Amino acid sequence: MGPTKNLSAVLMKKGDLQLVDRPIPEPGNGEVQIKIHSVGICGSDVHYWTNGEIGDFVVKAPMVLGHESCGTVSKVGEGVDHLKVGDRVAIEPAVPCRRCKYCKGGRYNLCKDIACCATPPYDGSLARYYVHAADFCYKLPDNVSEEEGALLEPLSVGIHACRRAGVSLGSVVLICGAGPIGLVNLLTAKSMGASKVLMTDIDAGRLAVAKTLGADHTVLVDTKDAKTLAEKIENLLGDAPNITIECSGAPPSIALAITATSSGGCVVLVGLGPSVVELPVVDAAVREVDIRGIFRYVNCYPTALAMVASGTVNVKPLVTHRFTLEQALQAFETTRTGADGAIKVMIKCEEN
Ligand code: NAD
Ligand code: 572
Ligand code: ZN
Repeated sequence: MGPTKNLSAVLMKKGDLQLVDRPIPEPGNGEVQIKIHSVGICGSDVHYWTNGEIGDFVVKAPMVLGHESCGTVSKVGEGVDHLKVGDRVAIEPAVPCRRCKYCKGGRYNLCKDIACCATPPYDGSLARYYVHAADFCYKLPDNVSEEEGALLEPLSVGIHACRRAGVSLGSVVLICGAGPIGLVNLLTAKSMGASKVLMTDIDAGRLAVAKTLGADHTVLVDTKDAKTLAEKIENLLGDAPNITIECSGAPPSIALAITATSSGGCVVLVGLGPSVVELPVVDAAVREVDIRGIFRYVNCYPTALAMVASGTVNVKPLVTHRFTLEQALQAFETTRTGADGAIKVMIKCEEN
């Protein structure tokens, strides 16, 4: 066992998040040890904390949370030649087997043996030190901050969704749900050339944020009647959206996504809610509205980094709150309640 002094935010069991001093992990072959700087809290971290599970993934043993992370390389394992001690890196949290047909075919996010930070049984990176596969760490240029490095993770979700949706010059895009994931989709869709983006939410505060980040229109969802909402959306956009990116997971919103999308268009399901949902599938079929899903992202980190480094996408305004690692519980509570307009809560993991 290595030396301790690795304060870590550990989910002991459902509802029981503790700060625990753990051993500092040593990097193995092809790995780097990272002194963690910033970790963003994701809705899934909060969900594991409050529910102890997401779908088939059940927390059965203590697990470190956190998968939106960035830090500085503090040790380099054998066989690593593209990183050195002192390099600041963003961490792509899900590491696949690299050998299966999905990995070899370039769709490594679909690998069945993928190991993702803070998805049971794998520990996350909300700690002082963390070890990760070096080829899933991306060196940051000097003009990219550690917070931006951590934000490459949700931004990658937006890039993958917009790629799967086929967003391009002149796309008219509807984004359902204005949480952090809806907002990164907004930033990405705009940077990929969407001419108009309309966002929906049930929360007026989140829609106000969407406006400040560049949404052309917003619609407050105050009825379950999809036809009424679809008409409102079409009137505001001047045309029905040819692309809809659903980022709430709420069943009525998924139904609206199909109803509101123009014939021949595409709906991408990002939000994940109940596993079985009643949807207007015949309407989708006869109007040739394609329905696609996404699972995290694949080959998106380099693009996300290039977009941020070049100033094409500004993710900084997403960060609304900052806490120290010692304040992790407060940080999780802030994300859970959305208190004080919280969008992205960052935890600073370096010792003061
Ligand atoms: P979030 O809960 O912060 O945001 C969801 C937003 O949807 C909230 O602002 C909420 O008010 C809004 N909403 C709820 N009901 C609505 C409705 N009927 N119409 C419109 N908006 C509604 O969550 P997030 O962090 O932004 O993540 C969004 C979703 O994306 C989650 O379901 C998450 O699990 C999922 N996700 C999926 C992937 C993937 O790989 N498929 C990756 C990351 C996140
Ligand atoms: O940033 C990655 C990420 N992925 C999320 C949610 C939040 N953040 N997903 C939703 C939950 N699934 S899952 O398949 N699972 C728990 C592995 O239900 C993964 C993608
Ligand atoms: Zn996440």
